[in-house]
Amino acid sequence: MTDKKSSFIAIIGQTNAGKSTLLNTLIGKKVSIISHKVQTTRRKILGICIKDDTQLVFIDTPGIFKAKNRLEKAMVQAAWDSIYDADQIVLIVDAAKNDLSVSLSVAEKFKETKKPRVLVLNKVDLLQKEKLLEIITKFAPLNFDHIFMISATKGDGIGDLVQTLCQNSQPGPWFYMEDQSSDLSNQVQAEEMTREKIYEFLHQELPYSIHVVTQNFEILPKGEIKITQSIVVERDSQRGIVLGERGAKLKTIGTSARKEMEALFGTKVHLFLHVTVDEKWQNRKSYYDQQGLDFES
Ligand SMILES: Nc1nc2c(ncn2[C@@H]2O[C@H](COP(=O)(O)OP(=O)(O)OP(=O)(O)O)[C@@H](O)[C@H]2O)c(=O)[nH]1
Ligand SMILES: [Mg+2]
Repeated sequence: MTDKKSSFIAIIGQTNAGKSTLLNTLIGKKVSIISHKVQTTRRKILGICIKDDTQLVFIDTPGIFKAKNRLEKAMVQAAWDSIYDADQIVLIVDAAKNDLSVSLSVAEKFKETKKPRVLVLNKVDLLQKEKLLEIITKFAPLNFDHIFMISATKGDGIGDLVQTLCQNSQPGPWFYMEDQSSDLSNQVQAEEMTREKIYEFLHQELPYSIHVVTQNFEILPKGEIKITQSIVVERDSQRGIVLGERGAKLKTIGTSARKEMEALFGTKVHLFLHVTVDEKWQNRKSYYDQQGLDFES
C-alpha cells in the first residue's frame, strides 16, 4: 500500500487565456512558452510538481479556437484529447475578455464527465470585482465543482487552487522522478525558446508559418552547450523578413533566445540559427510525430 497520491490535470481553454502562464506559475519555472499572440502552444506539454504527498502532473494544451488548416485542427484535437487523459479538468477563462461564448461552449462539452471540473477565472488583476460576479452567473448552469479567481502572472489565488487539486487527487504511484519538472527534452525546450522569440519579434501572421528544428545539440567539454537550429519558413519572401536588414532581426531573435536558454540550462550556450524554406512543412507527418500531434485530424 502506498500513501502517495497523484493526479493528471488538463489545463484547457480558449487561446490566449493564460494556460501556459498558469502552468509556469504552478511549476515555479518556465516550462511552456508564452506570448501575447494567439495559438502559441502547439502541443501538449507536461509540467510536474510535488505538493507534500501528491504528485500533480499538469497538461498544458493548445488553445481552443476555430481551426482551419491541418496543423490547427491537430492542435485543437490535442486539447480535446487531454480531457480524456486527465483525472481533473481545469478550464481557464480570460475574465478580462468580453466575449465568453467560446469558453462557455468548451465547458458545455465536458459538463457530463464525472471527473472534478474546476473553473479558473484568470487575469483578475485587469478587472473589477463586479465583473467577476457577472461571469460567475453566466457559468452557474454548468455546475463546476470549484471556482477560483486568479492572476497567473502575479500568482494570486494559486495556493488555494493547488490545495483543491491535491484534495481531489487519488491514492496512486508517482509517475515521474521527483526532480523532473517537464516531459520536454532540453533540445525541444531550446526549440520552443527560439519559437517564443519569433512570436515576440516577428509581426502579424509570420510566426504561424514558422517552426524550429534542431540540427545539432552538443555538450562541449567544459559543460557549455552548442546548439544549431533551423528556423523553417514556408516561402522565400519570409526568409528575408526573418533575417531582417543585414541579418539584424535574426540576431535579435538569437540573442534573446540564447539568454533564455542560458538561464534554463545554467550554462553558457552557443546558439547558431539558420533560416531554411520548406513550403510543405505543415503537411509533413514527421513534424506531427515530433510534436505528438495527430497527423490525420
Ligand atoms: N494581466 C494578465 N495577463 C496575463 C495573465 N495570465 C496570462 N496573461 C497574458 O496573457 C497572454 C497569453 O498568455 P499565455 O499563457 O501564452 O496564454 P495561453 O492560454 O497559453 O495561449 P495559447 O498557447 O496561445 O493557447 C500573455 O501575454 C500573458 O502575459 C494574468 O493573470 N494577468
Ligand atoms: Mg499556451
